[in-house]
Amino acid sequence: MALQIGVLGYRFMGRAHSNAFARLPMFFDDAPDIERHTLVGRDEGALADAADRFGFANTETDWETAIDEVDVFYNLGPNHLHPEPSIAALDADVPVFCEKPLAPTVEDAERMAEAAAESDAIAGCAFNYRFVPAIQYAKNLIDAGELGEIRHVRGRYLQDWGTDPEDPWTWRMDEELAGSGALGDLGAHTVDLARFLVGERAGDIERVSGHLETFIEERPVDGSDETRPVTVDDAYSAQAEFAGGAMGTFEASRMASGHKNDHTIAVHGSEGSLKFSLERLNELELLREGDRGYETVLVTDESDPYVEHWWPPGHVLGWEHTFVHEDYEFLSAIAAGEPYEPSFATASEVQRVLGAIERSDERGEWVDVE
Ligand code: SOE
Repeated sequence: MALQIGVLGYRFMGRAHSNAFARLPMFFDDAPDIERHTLVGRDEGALADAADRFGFANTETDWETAIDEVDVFYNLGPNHLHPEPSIAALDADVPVFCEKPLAPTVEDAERMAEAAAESDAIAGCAFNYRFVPAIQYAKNLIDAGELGEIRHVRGRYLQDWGTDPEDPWTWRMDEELAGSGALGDLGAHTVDLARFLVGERAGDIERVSGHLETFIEERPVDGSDETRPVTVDDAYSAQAEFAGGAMGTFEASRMASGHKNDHTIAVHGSEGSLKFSLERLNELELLREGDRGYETVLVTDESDPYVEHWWPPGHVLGWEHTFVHEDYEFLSAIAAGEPYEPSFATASEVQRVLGAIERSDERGEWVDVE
């Protein structure tokens, strides 16, 4: 029997995952059979149009009804809609895949992780950048000890869509709806990637020092003369200390003119270094002991993670493939009755780091990640 998929949300992430669902049977022979069963949203007209384009058989405006009718629930709505529908699905033992950040607050994230721990169903969080082949290649090198003892992890996620003060207010600028700004939206990715890449060798992030800034404090409301306050950060930076002594430096901004979706992460160890940039996602820059400079490794060989499912070596992949890979892993875990990473427990640990960065900014001092 095909897994019947229900999806809440039909905008950016709804489109990214629907594309992945369509690609899975074409490229991943061993993926479980799925049916795009129900698309959930509020605006019936827009919903019907999206269902048609994304290949969903049904639409539903009430998420509780949808959860009753599906085998898997994808929660791709705005951040404030992550907790209640996800918890309801888990209470009904329906597996949940939820977009990042897991929740607007640490408390909500912990409620979600508790619901997952008590459920018979698995729950995954959508940190899609783990599923870039070059990132998995890098993790394998680090886990195998090729970089030696980890000393530095440096992650930056720069965007510039917030630079024009005349651009309208969105839910991403509201604390109630989003939780935080660049910190939760972009920093969540960086903190998850850093923990994923070096966690095995450097341990967890134990202490942080954070700085948050809001540069534009008010925005026009689209289609009216009103303005609304921006109640989240436009940018953050943080220093972090890992249990094994490694130093983390993290940064994200919506105000970094000239950078559209520039996510980079670098790791330096006692025996080598590596650098990754999302803008060159088929490559990894690698330096090992004795090398005079970085070597650029193309991660497009059949033997590289996920690549055998796609094209011959050298035929590069893109951003959308990360969603295919993560959906493949999540749906395969459901079919096999196995756990999935990143789980809600892992995502709530990321949220604790983000919460600590905010706390540190408020207090003006280093704080422990509780
Ligand atoms: C917007 O800042 C956004 O779409 C994030 O929400 C995503 O997580 C990131 O992948 C791209 O940028």
